Amino acid sequence: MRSFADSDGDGVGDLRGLMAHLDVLNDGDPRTDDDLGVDTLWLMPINPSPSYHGYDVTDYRAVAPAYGTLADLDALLGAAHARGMHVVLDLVVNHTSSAHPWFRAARDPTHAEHARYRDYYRWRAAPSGDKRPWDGAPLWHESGDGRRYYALFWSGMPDLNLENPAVQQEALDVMRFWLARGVDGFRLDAVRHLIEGPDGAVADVEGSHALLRRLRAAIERDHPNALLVGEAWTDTPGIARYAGDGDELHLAFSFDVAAAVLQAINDDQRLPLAQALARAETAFADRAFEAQFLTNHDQARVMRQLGGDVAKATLAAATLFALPGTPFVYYGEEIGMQGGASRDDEDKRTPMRFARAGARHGFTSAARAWHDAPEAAGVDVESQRAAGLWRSYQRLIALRHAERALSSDEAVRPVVTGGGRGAFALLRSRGAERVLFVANFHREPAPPFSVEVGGAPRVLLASGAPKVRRDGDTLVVDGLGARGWAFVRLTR
Ligand SMILES: [Ca+2]
Ligand SMILES: [Ca+2]
Ligand SMILES: [Ca+2]
Repeated sequence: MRSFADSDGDGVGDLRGLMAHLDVLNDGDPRTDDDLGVDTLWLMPINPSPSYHGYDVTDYRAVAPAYGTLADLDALLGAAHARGMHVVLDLVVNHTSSAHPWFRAARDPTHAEHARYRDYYRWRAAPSGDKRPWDGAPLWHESGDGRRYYALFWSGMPDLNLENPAVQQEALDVMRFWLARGVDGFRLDAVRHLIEGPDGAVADVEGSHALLRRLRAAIERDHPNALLVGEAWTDTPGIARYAGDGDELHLAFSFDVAAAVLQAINDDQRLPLAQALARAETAFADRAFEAQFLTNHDQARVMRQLGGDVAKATLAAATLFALPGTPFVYYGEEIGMQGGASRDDEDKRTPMRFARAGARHGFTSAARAWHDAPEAAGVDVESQRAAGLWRSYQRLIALRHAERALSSDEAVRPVVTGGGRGAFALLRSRGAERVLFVANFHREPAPPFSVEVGGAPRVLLASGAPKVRRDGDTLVVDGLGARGWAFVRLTR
């Protein structure tokens, strides 16, 4: 939201700016192809917050003034829905800002509403030596009157006491508030940490799973199509538990698979990806529960991790759209933005670039954006719409829409013989419809290889001009270049 498009010249992205640029995401006309074909927008937090990133909310039922008003959101929802797009909001209910009125009341024993809000948070009288497992930071923070409160991420983000039924009800009411306005679902932040264990466990406590089941069931009664996608940043078996048997999150971000795609490309071999997919095959009850992505707002951008190599980035994108589950694209990835070079989060979240010309490339009319970093020439939508990475993303999304096999939950890895260590194959199917994805993760062209799958092949989309022919019960793939890939439709 902050970095997509600025409508009023203050250097900060906003809802009106996003609305003015919907055409480049999805123009609502399936006959045109100068739009990306995006189905759903995930907006990072739009609630009022003292921070630029918004993950510390002070009012769950309002829009941050810098981003606009509730009326602007209503207008965006109307415009998105008119194009057949959905809108998902970031929902941060593990914690609030320490400036949230609930916490102000809970913290101050003289506050008129202290008794009502005290148990919205977690308090203790005695000091605690409990430390955050991954870096040893303190978990309990001085409130100023001898009491301590629990805050996992930092003292400015006190955790809500989600074991308190009143707080659970607040979370549900907030979700219903936005769903009633027409929002289509939520990206739930930090789901591993919602509820803490009696033994001091800070993550993956059974109570968090129970809460997700309760929220899902309550939401589905009135909004059966609402989406819950969640961030559980851990290993694949741990992630998969948050989708459960289809009764917790609809989609869980598949962090391990995302990292494996990039590692396979950077290591010139399929092995890391094959291993990550094997783990996902075992862990997920249904592959449809996976939310696939390459990198997100907390990670160095995919193009930075791939060293600015467009062939690598195109292979990463092709692999993303070959995977089962639902693919997510982080804005700017489709034009090869690298973001800034530092490890600061702001450098992962620099402004979108639409136009070839202008100091701020169409993001804002202001001389300065809220934050920015240099990019290579041609890293903008205008430059890449004809033949660049943006065009590859557009074609891959169109293919994903056209081939029903690619949006099924079926994905098997047929045996590959020859082709070197970079040769890879993934078969997607829906009933009799089958699409084979083949790729070469190596920096050198792949020697010819065979894939143990039958059928008459037709190449739908590829880099270069590989030849795929039938040889009895196998397919022979010839001419797959360095970082080459192809989607092949198979018929009996
Ligand atoms: Ca603005
Ligand atoms: Ca279109
Ligand atoms: Ca928590």
